[in-house]
Amino acid sequence: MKHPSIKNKSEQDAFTDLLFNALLGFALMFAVAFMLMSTPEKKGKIETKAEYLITVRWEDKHPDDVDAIVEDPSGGLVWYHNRDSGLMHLDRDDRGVFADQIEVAGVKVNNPINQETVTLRASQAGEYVVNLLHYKSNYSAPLPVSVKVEKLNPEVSVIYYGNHELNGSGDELTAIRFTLDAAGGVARTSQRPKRLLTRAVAEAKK
Ligand SMILES: [Ca+2]
Ligand SMILES: [Ca+2]
Repeated sequence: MKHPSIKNKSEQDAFTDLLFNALLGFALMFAVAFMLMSTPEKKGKIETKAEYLITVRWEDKHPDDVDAIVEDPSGGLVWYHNRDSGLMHLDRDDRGVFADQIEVAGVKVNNPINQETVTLRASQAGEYVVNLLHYKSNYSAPLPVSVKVEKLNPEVSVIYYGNHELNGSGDELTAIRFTLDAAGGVARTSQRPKRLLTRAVAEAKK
């Protein structure tokens, strides 16, 4: 058997070097790709962190549809038509008993709770307005609705809790207005009425 010549040997070394460099390059590309892939996940984790929680509740199993409409200091609105605005998010549009039966792994599960929650992912200084809309009423008697606003960090503290009454389809009322200072503390609250629905509908048509 012929021994490989010096030239062949050096060619082989060059090929090994090329292979090694390619492998190194591939590893580097993988590392960069991995970093790129993991970045949005990290961002997502920050975004899901809630600083304030607004909870609107009415009687369980009640067929009426109530909507929360929340305005932030920059005029952004969240409601069933626009569930995300800036740092605010509406978890779901609760429509009374409608769609309260959900299927989990092929089994129908009833969720009788009538509740809409809006989370604020960070505190933005300025005034927030929390309105209630009686989207669909089924009875002539007023519908009692409770509204709770909580600051979640560093520990849970209640900014506002109150009971309100909605009087039929289309009724809109201001449950609470609260102003956050630059440090995220509550500077003041008010219940001066402010209509949000007309602007929300106009913006939804755009
Ligand atoms: Ca609703
Ligand atoms: Ca419900």
